[in-house]
Order: sequence, then C-alpha cells, then structure tokens
Amino acid sequence: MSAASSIEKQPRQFESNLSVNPDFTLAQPLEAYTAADHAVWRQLFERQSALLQGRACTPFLEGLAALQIRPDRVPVFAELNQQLAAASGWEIVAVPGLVPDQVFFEHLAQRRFPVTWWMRRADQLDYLQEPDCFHDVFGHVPLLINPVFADFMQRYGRLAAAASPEDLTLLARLYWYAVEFGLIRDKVDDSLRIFGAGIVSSKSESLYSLESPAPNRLGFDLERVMRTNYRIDTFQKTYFVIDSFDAIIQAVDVDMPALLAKLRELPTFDAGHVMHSDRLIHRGIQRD
Ligand code: HBI
Ligand code: FE
Repeated sequence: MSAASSIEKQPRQFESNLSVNPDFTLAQPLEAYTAADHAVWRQLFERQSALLQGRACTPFLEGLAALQIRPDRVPVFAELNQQLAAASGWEIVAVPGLVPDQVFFEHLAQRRFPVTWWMRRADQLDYLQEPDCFHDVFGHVPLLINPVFADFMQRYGRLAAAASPEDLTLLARLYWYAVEFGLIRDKVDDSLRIFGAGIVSSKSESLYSLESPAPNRLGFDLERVMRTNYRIDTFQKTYFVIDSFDAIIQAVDVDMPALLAKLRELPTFDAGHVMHSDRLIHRGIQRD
C-alpha cells in the first residue's frame, strides 16, 4: 500500500499530533480538516437537511436552524457553543472518538456533549460503525437547543454516571431506543416524526424508520425499552414512539436504583419481539 493510501486508511482519531486531556477532550483541530472533509460535510448536510423536512420533528428542525450551521464547511465547535450556551447552557467538547462510558456520562451530567472531531471518508458516506463529527453535530446537537430535551440528556447522564457497570447495559438501551433511534408524535398532526440522532444522520434509516412496513413501532415504555435488546449492525427491528419530550423526562423521574434492581433480575426481549401489553402502533412484517 503506498504511503498516501496508508495515511488515508489510518483512522483519523489516532493522528499523533493531537494532545488529549484526561477527560478525553481536545482542542478542535481546525487545521486538520481537508477539502475532502468539508466536501463530505457539505454533501451530508445538504442531503439530510432536505430529506428531513416533513420527517424530523419540529424541535429538531428548529434547533438545526437556530445553530446557523454553514452547509459548506465542518462547523467550528466554538461557534456552535455560542448558540448552544445561550439556548440551554449546553456546550459541545471535541473528543478523539468513542470515550469510556463513565467519561461520556460524566460529560453529559455536566451539560457537555462529547463530539468526535473527525469526518468520515467519502467511501463511508452512507454508513460507518463509529460516530463521526457529522453524526454527533448534525444528529445530536440540534435537540440540545430544546430546553426540555437538554434537561433530559443531563438527567440521563446523571443517572448513568451513578449506575453500576452491570446496570449500564439497561441504561444504554434507553439511550439507544430514545436518543439514537427514537420516534415522536407530531404535536400538530399526530404523525410519526424522527428525533433519534442515529436516524436523522442516516439517509436510508430516515426513510426506513417512518415508511418501511418491516419494523415494529411501539409506544415508548421505560421498563419495556430497558429490557429490549438491540442490534448495532442493521436497521432497527423495533422503533419506540414517545408522545413528547415532557413525557420522556417524566418517565425517568423514578426511583432508578430500585427500578434497575428489579429489571436486572428479569429476562430481556429480542429486538423484534412484540408483547400483548405493548402499545402497538405498527406490527412489523419483518422476518427475524
Ligand atoms: N463516546 N464519543 C462518544 N460518543 C458516544 O455516543 C458514546 C461514547 N461513549 C459511550 C457511549 N456513547 C455509550 O455509553 C452510550 O451510547 C450509552
Ligand atoms: Fe450518537
């Protein structure tokens, strides 16, 4: 492999000249972005911004507009933080990539959202396993403008930071099925809309989550979600639908240690499972 292609293939997060702090934050290396990075940002930003009209929930679209993100360049985190701090007191911090659970939750508990600094390559446009800058900024940051969702994210961080490692599996399901892949009822016409970051940052899943007959769509229930396994390598087998951000922040206003103690003794459900007690919105036609 030639030197150039080996550099191109090297994962960006290990670029050696970046000094990372003990809390895994680093100064956003603005000089490290290439023309290719800005081109990939522009392509993803313009494609998703158009696709999400009528599909993403209104608070997401309002947050995206409030951030005044330039379409043609990777955003400067310090500029986003001016809008974010004024709206909800949150700030984003640059990180090299996935950070340890405990570190991640402690940032959330302090109203700091860790954002991967590097951009995916053009050949990873439609899918990459690990969150990159586009997934984190475009997927997660707009809803942090919304005060109720911003409070939910901090409360989630506090609950997870206080939980034992064995209970993080239960709490990670809540994050997965709500923060990453959640759907929500539109306040005006009661239609299903997207709020999960993993969906809004994916062209194909933005369509699949709302339109495909394959997956189940069930009313959100905290205990049900915390007992439901998920797949990280396919589209979701089940999407959970919340009625509002107020509803989800009330849902976690429980005696969480007692709930975790109860749930850790109970069996889990497969990702595609449907139960009699589920609030069935759509039973998927999927073949497991
Ligand atoms: N680190 N940078 C980063 N981004 C994440 O989304 C993230 C993480 N570490 C752990 C983690 N997420 C999970 O624990 C949560 O998704 C539950
Ligand atoms: Fe994410």
